[in-house]
Amino acid sequence: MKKSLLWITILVLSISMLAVFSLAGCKTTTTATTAAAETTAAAAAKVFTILFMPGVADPFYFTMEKGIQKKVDELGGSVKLLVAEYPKSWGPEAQVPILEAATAKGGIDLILIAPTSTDALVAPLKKLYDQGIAIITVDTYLGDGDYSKDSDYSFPLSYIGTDNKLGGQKVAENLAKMLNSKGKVYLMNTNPDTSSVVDRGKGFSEGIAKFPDMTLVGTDYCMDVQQKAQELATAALQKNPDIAGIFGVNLFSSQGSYQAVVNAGLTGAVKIASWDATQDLINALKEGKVDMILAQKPAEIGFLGVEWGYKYLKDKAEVPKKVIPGFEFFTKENVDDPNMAQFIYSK
Ligand code: T6T
Repeated sequence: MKKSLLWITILVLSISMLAVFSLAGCKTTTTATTAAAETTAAAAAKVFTILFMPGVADPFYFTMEKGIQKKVDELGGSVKLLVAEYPKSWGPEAQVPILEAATAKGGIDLILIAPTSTDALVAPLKKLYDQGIAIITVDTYLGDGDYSKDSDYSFPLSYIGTDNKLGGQKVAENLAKMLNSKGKVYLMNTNPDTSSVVDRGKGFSEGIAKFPDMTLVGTDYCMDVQQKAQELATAALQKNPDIAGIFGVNLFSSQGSYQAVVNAGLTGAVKIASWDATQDLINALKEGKVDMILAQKPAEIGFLGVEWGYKYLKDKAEVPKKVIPGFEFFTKENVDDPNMAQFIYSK
């Protein structure tokens, strides 16, 4: 009797211990499941902060901001967008203090920036990168733009922008066609340490060099100031009165160049190849003061910047080191085509 009582006691104890262990196991599992669910929910609910740091106040970057905003809206609350003050002039002296002020408070996950110098922006951006901020350069790049090889400037996730060298080559080909492959041409550049315009200039001079009867008679740098471009182009036309074509590498250099030609009474006699589809340049094309315009796709560049940046922040997606949207040419033949209107920059 005593023995059977002992067995019953052992059995009861075993059952209760089993129940305790399985409950405990359940609880652990429940805690783990809850934690995982909470982490997933937190990741899903995390709002990433992206800062847009434009190069300068101009219609190209205003249009890029629209593309950025479009993708941010599509992401419906998953991204908070901060837009830094637009620098009033081109260059690191104007851009770096704004970048520093915009990042001082912290809380930024990713920066979309058009570095205004291949060298001078490396250190300020590296400092931010070392604080854990991801960087994508849009429109312009650091160093030689090859972020796939190890270097002191290869820390950005990607360069998203136009193939400027290719664009410069195409401008040269189109200008050569207009000039029957002969004559003197002149290049109005902005400055020698910005990747976008340097590549346009390189592409153009290489393109012109393919035509034995064409000569590039000079290159000037207007520092992205329209008035300066106008003065320099005026002086170049006085020095070389037989210049047959001018390439302005961006909107201020093109706008200044065509004004110089208009003021010299040479409209139509000197062909103007321009870059950047501002409303001013489109109007000038319609009036015969400009002969072609290469339109970049700033809205698409901005849109892709947010798209890739978000994929990286959310899923650690591998971002291509270069993302290159195309470009379009406006000429007097297609300038009124309604399908082309989408490529005109916003104010
Ligand atoms: O041409 C654009 C841009 O691509 C370049 O890097 C700087 O100039 C513009 O913003 C036009 O003013």
